[in-house]
Amino acid sequence: MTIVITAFERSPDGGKGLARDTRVRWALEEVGQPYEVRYVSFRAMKEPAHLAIHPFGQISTFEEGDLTLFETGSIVLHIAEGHPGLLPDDPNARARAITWIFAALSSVEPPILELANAKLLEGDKPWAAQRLPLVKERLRARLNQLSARMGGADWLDGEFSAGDLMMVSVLLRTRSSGVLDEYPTLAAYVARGEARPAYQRAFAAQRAVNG
Ligand code: GTB
Repeated sequence: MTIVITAFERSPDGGKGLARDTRVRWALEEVGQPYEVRYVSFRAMKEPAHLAIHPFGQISTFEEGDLTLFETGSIVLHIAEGHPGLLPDDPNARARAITWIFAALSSVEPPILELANAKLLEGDKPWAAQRLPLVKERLRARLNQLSARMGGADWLDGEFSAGDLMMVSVLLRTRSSGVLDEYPTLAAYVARGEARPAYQRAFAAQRAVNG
């Protein structure tokens, strides 16, 4: 059955790979599953046809046969569980890799999004200049912890897993702010993720329509 995902018709990042479809493409590339992409405009995302598959009117989504999913955490986990390559066989190691998916999405991504929102959505507010340092400090606190946990390891817990795929995808969004470069361990970790051939293919595929 053909896998169909959704992506922005025109990504606001102009092809930097920061929109949510890149992590889904990356997971599919890691496990060697072909897929098709349905491109949606901002307007189409809010229309009934798309809302029927994504209640919040966003990308990305995943369709295969009778199954329709939204939320990239669920999509990447579904891909990882259905194909070898992204989760270890050992049950405990597998549970830890899944924990890192959740950690990326619920402990690391929120302060990153907070910073993006503080700049993009609130930058013109009179209190923005006062708030920004606080938001950056909260992000730094979390990245300090992550960096300390990684130490000199290549990946979060042994072999590369879906947990790393999600964590690298989330961290990529900190690069443009300059914050990632404050953490050489994390910057090197992200670079290792980006160097994976599967990431390169995913990046090239999204760039082909947005670049
Ligand atoms: N929790 C959801 C998930 O992980 O699937 C979040 C999905 C989400 O935020 N999707 C965004 C979206 O559809 C696209 S990725 N937004 C449209 C809307 O809500 O109306 C967010 C994004 C957009 C732009 C950039 N950029 O330009 O750098 C980066 C990321």
